[in-house]
Amino acid sequence: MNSTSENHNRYTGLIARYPDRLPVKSEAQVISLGEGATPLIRLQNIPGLLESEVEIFVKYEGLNPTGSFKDRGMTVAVTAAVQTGSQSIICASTGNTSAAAAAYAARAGIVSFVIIPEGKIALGKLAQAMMHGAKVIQIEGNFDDGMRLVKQVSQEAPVTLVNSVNPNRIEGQKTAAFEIVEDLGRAPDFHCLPVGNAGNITAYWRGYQEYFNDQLTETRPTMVGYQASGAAPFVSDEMIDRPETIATAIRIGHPQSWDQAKSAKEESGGWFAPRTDDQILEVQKLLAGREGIFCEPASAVSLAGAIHDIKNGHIPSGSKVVCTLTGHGLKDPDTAISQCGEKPVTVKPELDAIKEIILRGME
Ligand code: AN7
Repeated sequence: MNSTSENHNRYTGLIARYPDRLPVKSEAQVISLGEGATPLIRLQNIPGLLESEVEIFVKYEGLNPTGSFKDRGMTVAVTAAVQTGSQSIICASTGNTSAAAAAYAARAGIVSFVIIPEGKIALGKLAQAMMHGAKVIQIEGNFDDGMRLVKQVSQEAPVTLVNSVNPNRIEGQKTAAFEIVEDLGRAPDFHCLPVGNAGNITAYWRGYQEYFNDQLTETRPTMVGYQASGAAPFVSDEMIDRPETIATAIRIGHPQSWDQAKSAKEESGGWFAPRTDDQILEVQKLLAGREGIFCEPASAVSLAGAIHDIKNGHIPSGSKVVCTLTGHGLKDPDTAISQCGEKPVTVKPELDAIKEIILRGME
């Protein structure tokens, strides 16, 4: 091989790690930011609160290069776009897809267009899309309106659609399931995750199926999808027109991977269930405060749901449970700060003032 830096670029990231399992050429130009290989962290403090002998692991996807799981699908989708000569990509997004699309397009030197619902995406995600040089188009509508538009425009204009209706996205995202099996040495008993457009639950189920086709004696997990109660079409089993939730990432009423997600649920013996915004925020804070792990509100719905289903016995004692934390907490600083009752104190820059606070704080 040639120079060290070339090797480094070529052999980092998902496409380098799983060349035989992904539909792009790993020996041609690969657009990667070193995504994947995120930690699977065993919770140490929360399980003790649940009166159940469960083991809970979180797959911390917030540690991907742009801070969400979307990077897994985007490395494959953008690599495929570039390898087939595309000069631009487009997506509709509740925020994370736009951040990932913008970053990978910047890396590839192509143009990205992102359509977002005005006023309804978290601050960090908007900052990312803007910094990476995406053409940001806000619409006076929601994600589902944006999705309808990008599907139409990509038929008529020379842009590659990189939402999860692009099969390369699902292919990239399935690698998270491979990593979990490699880390645990087996599949978990239950895999819990947030469901919006339902691309990710589709991708994980495919990943587990593919992995175990090679090793038929192993079992696959039960797939459990949680939604915010104001945006829960899978729970009501019908699409909804006005989804609402503080977890803006999953403020989606017309999921694109409807049939695939329902198959994942049925084939694995799983279920869909809702959690309210208050319950989501409470668990986001519990995870940050008790385990030192900061995820965004949409991600916390997976653990909020799992905790509920552990307490009510749907997830039995003795189970190994994995919850995917899809995005980093820093994506949405506004929601985080607004739910912290105790604001920082301000004092004079004097020793006594600090000492007094420390002594009070130890009581
Ligand atoms: C943090 O960015 O749909 O069920 O446009 O950002 O695969 O849609 C984001 C979705 C969960 C839901 N958690 O995943 C977008 C977008 C976070 C997310 C989901 C999203 P899917």
